Amino acid sequence: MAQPQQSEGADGAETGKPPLRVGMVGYAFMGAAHSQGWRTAGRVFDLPLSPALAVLCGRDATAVRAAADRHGWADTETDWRALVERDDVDLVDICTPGDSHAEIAVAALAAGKHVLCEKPLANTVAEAEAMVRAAEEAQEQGRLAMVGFNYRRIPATALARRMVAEGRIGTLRHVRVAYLQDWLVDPAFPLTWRLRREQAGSGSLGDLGAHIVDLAQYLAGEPLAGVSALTETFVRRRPLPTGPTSGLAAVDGVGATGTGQVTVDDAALFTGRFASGALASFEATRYATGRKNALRIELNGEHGSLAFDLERLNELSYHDGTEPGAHAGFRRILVTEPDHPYLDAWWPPGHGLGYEHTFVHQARDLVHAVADGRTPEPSFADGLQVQRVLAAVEESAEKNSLYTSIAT
Ligand code: SOE
Repeated sequence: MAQPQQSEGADGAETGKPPLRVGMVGYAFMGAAHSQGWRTAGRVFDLPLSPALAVLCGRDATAVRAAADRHGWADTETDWRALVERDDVDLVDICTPGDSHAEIAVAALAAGKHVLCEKPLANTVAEAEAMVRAAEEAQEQGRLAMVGFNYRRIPATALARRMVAEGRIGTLRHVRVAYLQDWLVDPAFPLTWRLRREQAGSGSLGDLGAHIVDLAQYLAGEPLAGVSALTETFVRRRPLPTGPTSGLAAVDGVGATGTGQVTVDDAALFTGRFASGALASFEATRYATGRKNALRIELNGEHGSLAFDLERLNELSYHDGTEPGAHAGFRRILVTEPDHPYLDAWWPPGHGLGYEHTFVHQARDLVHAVADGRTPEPSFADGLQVQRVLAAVEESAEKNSLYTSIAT
């Protein structure tokens, strides 16, 4: 697709750079986060292309127009099929529930667009495989596809990856990771789409487990070979919502229309073995009372350890096991220095970042990949591999934790 020579940028200001015109489907929590990413990336980073918030798509014309005005999108559509065919859109960003990822992504790639798809890539391995096939064909035409695992883009996790790759902890022995939320503790929380298998694919597993599987494999620099798992649905029936619902904490839209069946897992616990023989444990739950968005990961290697906590996301803990025992110990690296990943473009040392910046970094990285014509990371193939791990977890849990190999 020919790209215009100049861009007016996300806010209409001329940047003098070729634009990357984004069309986004969905505008709830993730849509708002991605909007922020596209809006900000070109203002903070010196990018080769200028992201433009061209078209926002949602089914309700009034609501999508209001969201477009709020988040800075120029135009709107109410049908994603029309969006993917538009000549003034270069990249389609998919922020819908998982049941529509495959259909939209395959159509967008066939229509000659680059694609960013929120995690998990799809609801099933078969859908993810179809998406990878479409991405491979599109790449021959110069169109690229990325899946949105944003926690790779925290400066501290990116630094942890760099340190593992530099050999600073040596041969990996253990990865210990938990992603804990508590928004389902109240049995009166309504039966929203995230609790329905046909829309969400799975529960905590696909929503939170997908993040920690990706993060663990990214930091380890290698894939999992197999898992043993337990899953549970603690509250099996929930009130049916009477109207639209939103958020993770609010109990809204609940009426007296009865209850419905929860068809996904509430929590997933699994152990895993990496290809190298390193061992991992994973916990994903929406029932960790008091934990709002607590993602913790620790890696233990032959020569050292690294630990990260999303609630302290400007910090990385590092233990250098080669130091003399008398003064060795975990020390806190404040990850705000200009030579830390992503931080040369932000604030002076000590002035930290937050959750939303991960989406800015995601947009930045994708723009560079598109400009360079190289496969973005994580690619759709990476998303498929995570999907295979999730499928192995479900298979293992069905067989009472039987060790289940992950297909390659
Ligand atoms: C809900 O559990 C959720 O919004 C996830 O879907 C996101 O991926 C995560 O970043 C925050 O929690």
